[in-house]
Formats: sequence, structure tokens, C-alpha cells
Amino acid sequence: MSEKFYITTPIYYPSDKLHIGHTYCTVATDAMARYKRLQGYDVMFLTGTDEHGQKIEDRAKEAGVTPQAFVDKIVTGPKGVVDLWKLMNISNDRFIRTTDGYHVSAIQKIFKKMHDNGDIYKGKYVGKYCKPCESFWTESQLVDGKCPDCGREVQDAEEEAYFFRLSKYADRVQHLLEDTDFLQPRSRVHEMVNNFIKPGLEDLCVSRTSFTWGVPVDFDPGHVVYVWVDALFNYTTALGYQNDEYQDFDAFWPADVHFVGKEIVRFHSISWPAMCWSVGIPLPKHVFGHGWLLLDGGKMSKSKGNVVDPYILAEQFGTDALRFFLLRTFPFGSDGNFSNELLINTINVDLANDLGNLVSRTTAMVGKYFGGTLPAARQADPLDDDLLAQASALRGNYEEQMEKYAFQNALAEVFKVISRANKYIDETMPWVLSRDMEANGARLATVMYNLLEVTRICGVLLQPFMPERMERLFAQIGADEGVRTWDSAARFGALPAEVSVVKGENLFPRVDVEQALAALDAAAEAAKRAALPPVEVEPQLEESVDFDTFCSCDLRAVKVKDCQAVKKSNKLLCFTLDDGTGTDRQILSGIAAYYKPEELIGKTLAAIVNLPARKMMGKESCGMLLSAVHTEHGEEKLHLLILDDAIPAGAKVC
Ligand code: ME8
Repeated sequence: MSEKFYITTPIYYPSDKLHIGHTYCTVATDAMARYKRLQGYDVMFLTGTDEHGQKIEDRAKEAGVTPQAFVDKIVTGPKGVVDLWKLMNISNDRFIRTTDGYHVSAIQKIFKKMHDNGDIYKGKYVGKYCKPCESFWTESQLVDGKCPDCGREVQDAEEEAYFFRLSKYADRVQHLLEDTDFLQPRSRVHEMVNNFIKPGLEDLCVSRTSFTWGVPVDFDPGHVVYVWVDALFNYTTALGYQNDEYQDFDAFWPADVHFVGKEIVRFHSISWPAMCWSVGIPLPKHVFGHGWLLLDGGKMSKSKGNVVDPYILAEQFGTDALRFFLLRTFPFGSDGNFSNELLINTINVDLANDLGNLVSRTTAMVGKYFGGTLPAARQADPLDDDLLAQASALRGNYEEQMEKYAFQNALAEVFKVISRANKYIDETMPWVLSRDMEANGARLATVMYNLLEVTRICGVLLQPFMPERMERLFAQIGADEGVRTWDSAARFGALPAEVSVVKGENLFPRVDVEQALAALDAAAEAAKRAALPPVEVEPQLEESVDFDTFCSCDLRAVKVKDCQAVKKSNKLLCFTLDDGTGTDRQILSGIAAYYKPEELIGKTLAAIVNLPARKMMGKESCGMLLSAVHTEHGEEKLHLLILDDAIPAGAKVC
């Protein structure tokens, strides 16, 4: 039976749409999960949403919907959390929502267990509360009187509440952080110990009575469980701890690693181990606190309005290029400055120039010199040695970095070898060898084979980062399933000697910087407009008419036989219509800004046909076509009333 590996992302607050910062952590977790699967582990990858708390309750109230309807829309609605993970090709095995019934009842049992064992007691909470962060603070923890995490105003809070005896675990937590590799990277340990433990770890307020959107404390109505207790235990309830929904707790717990953003390391490295000790379950093996993606030097956050939309980026550059960029560019443990220019540059340099060129040059040369299939004859040369040595060492170097969650370094190892392979083409000069195939055929085949092998090995190791593009790469270089494996990445020579390549489309087209930046601006602008109320309907309705007057309008279905722009007019289109009488009817309509004439030919429209004829631009118009007019984002929009084609010309519209 294969070894287990359990990895998690934080569960996201569905208070707003997710941005590229959230995407960063989930893509990193996905790459790690895929890497472990590649190595042969039986992987459990959990993500989900953290749906309770006052912030959600408030946001739902503002939106005039129930909290459940509010979170449903953001989690499972169009372009919500679930859709985003699909778009980003996230391979999670499980998705937990903290509003799932099994989780709610498990949290009640867990809370009771901690209460019954004496770790939760009732007291009075007096302190400060940061609503956006859902965090309680003592006076001494505030920075300039504000929330130490987000810098926003805090409010006074005083209420009857349950407390978790966190202080009791202070020494154990300090030992865990200082003397083990539980918390990574190491640089985070100092911060936790100095800022939170040394000043004196206080008991944690773990219930609230001032709002209701949470897991009810079943033995004390009126209290709901503090959102962080509810949230942290998701890592265990999603496996079946204290519930019957799943049966994977024994197999997968303790987690191998929780990936979390640096501002929530505090909860994961101090409160979480203490809670695990309290209920008597083993601790997760590691917590890794990654850095933030910054925009203009500050953390992206919806409340600051400086977010970057992953949908727009993935649609513009492709999912794999975006995934790759996030992990290639920023060291996972540190903050990084996001910019569109950096993204485009990474795509152009690494993917289009280095990897894309290697693949397209190699497959083109195998096609040109050997008709797509290499002969078996070989002739080695000392020129090959360095490339082969680097390719053979690659898997080990890559693994060493991946085991440290150093994605950027692992990718740097791969791209060192890709660059080396491009240089090898220049050194071996295949185009010179090809001039005398009889003398150099075996040598040329060796050069080509070496290039294909290096490409294959790099492709295997890039799979966790760009799963979809690497499938296409394998198809082009003739690497079937058996040589896409972890084992085969350590075996130079795994491709069959007489391998066949298929020249395919360019895997990573070069991005035109200016065009792409302009398209991104336009897409962001369109997204902003789409977020406005969709349609502004004219509030004023016309005065009423009597029924007979209305009935005197002769409304008919008409079929468009021809439609032409009217010369010298940029408004008018001239329609030749079948109105069912057997004689063509001509109507002029001022809709040229909305329709091209040719797209209307053959359509069935509605017209008033008993208006007196009138002349426009020297042409007679006998009637009027009906359309709907409204204003959208300050712009007038018009839609002709297009009827079902089954309606015959001349049918009365009433
Ligand atoms: O914290 N760069 O949820 P959340 C990098 N529900 N990472 C970022 C980021 C950025 N600009 N912005 C956000 C929560 N993140 C809790 C977790 S787990 C039991 C409960 C990361 O939706 C952030 O650091 O506010 C966090 O790890 C994750 O997105 C979810 O943030």
C-alpha cells in the first residue's frame, strides 16, 4: 500500500470573490499535491470555505439576503470559489464548507469535549475585537491602538463568553516552535515566540453571543462557537473526525503540512496545536507560512480595492502559464510584488523563449532531418557529457527543493537544464551535421535523441506546475504514459530509440506586451462595468391610452427580405420586408449603430404597418419596426424585437 500524504490550504472566507493572492496558495498546494502523487503517494488534498462569523452575517445583511444564500452565491455561484478552482485546474480530493451539516455537528461534539475535559470555561470577555479579521486582541497586543494584523480600527467588546485555556499550553507550544521543525520557514518562529508567547499567552475567547451566524453551542443556547475553532478543526472533520460522513481520519491524520498565509500562522502554530492536545489527537507534522503577493507594496485585499482578478489573467494567458508564473517568480516563504509586466516577462522568457523554443526547434529538426522518426543508430560525443550529467542529476536536485516547499528553486533547477539544452543545440550545430547525412546521420540522431530526452525529463518534473501543457508537450515529443513517471525522470534513455515526434501547435506563444497590457486594462474595465447594476430601466412610463386607441395600431410580423445601409446616412438602414400581403414593404429604421444589415436578413421582426408613409433621405418608409431600448452604464442600447421564425409574415401581433 502506498504511503499517505495529507496537505491542506486555508479554507477561504467567502465574503468576496477570491483574488490572485488566494489563488497563489491554492496553486502552490496543488503543485505539491501533484508532485506527491507523481512520486507515488496516496494523496489527500483538502480545500474549502470558512463560512461562519460576524463578517459574513453583516455582509449578508447589507446584501439583503440570508447568510446561507450569501455564501452559496460566492462559493458555488458562477465565477465563485468552486469555479475558480476548476479554472485553475486544482486537483483537490475534498472540498469542505463549514456550513456542511456533518462539520457543524462535529464542531459541537468537539466543543463539548474540550468543555468536559476542563479546557473550556465560562467567563466574561473584555477587550478589543477586529471585525474584518474576526480576531480578539488585548490592549497590549494592539499596534497604535489598531489591529496588529490589518491596521484597522478595533472595537470594544464585553460579553459573557467561553474561554479556551490556551495559557496552560504556553510552554509546550514554545517548545514545539523552538525545538522542532513544526513551523516553517524558520524565520516565522521568532515572530511567534517574541510577539505572542513571551508577552504571556492569554486564554482565548471561543464563543460569542452578539451574533448568531455560527455553530451553536448546543449545551448553552445563545452562544456560537468562535469562528477560528470552527475553522481549524475543518482539517480533521473533513476526514471524518467526530462524524460519519468520511472514514479517512485514521489513514490520513496527522496532516503532513498545512500551507497558510503568514497572517494566520498565529492561529495555526499556537492555537491549533493547543486545541489538538486538548482533544487528544496528534499534531499536524508541519505548518508552512507563505508570504503575500503585494500590489504596489501593499497586501492585496478586496477591502483595499487593489485586487487582481485571476479569471482575467487565466483567460488572457492560460491557466498553466499563470500557475507557473506564481510559483516560478516568488519565493514561497517571502512576500512578492505582483505586476502584469512581470507576468508577461516570465511567460516570454521562460515559457516562450526557453521551453517553447526547445520543443519547437527539436520537433521541427526531427521532422526535417528524419521525417519525424529517429533511426536507432547512435554516435556519442564528449560534447554530450555535460548535458547528460545535468539531466541525470535534475530529479534529485528538484526533489531536494520540492521537499523544502521551495517551488521557485525547484523550477530554477529545471530551467537551468532547459537553458543548457538550448546551448547544446548551438554547440552541436545540427544544421551543419545535416549537410552530410551519410557521414553524420548517427551523430545527428544522437543529438536529437538527447534533446528529446532532456525535454521529456523536464516535462515530467514540470507536470505538477503545468499539467495540461505538459500533456501536449509529451504528445509532441512522442512520450507515452510509461515515460511520464517519476521513475522515468531519473532514467536517461527511457524514450524508445526510434521515437516519433509530432510537430504540434506552439505550446507557449510569445505575448505582445503592449497588446496584452491594453487587453488587460479593457478586461478590468469591462469587469468593473459588469459589477455595476446591470440595467438602468427608465423609471418614467408613458401616460395611459384608451384600449381602442391601442387596438388601432396594426402590429404585424414581417420577414426581412433585404436590408441595406442608406447612403450618406450613418443611422438609417433600409428594409425590404415581406408583410404577408404579397407586395414588398419598405421601412427605414435608425438602427445602423446597433446592427449590420447582413445579420438581419431572414429574421422575423415586429412592425407597425398602418402609419402614414414618410420620406427619409429621399426614400419612403411605410411603417416602423419595434425595438426595446434601455440604458446600460450610461449608454443607450437597442434590441430589435426578433420573433420566432415559425411565425408567418403578416401574422397579427397583439
Ligand atoms: O484566513 N497573498 O481566509 P481568507 C498571498 N478563513 N496570500 C493571500 C493574499 C495575498 N495577497 N491574500 C489572502 C482565512 N491570502 C481563514 C482561514 S484556515 C482554518 C481559515 C491568503 O480567505 C491568506 O494568507 O482571508 C490565507 O492563507 C488565505 O489566503 C485565505 O484567506
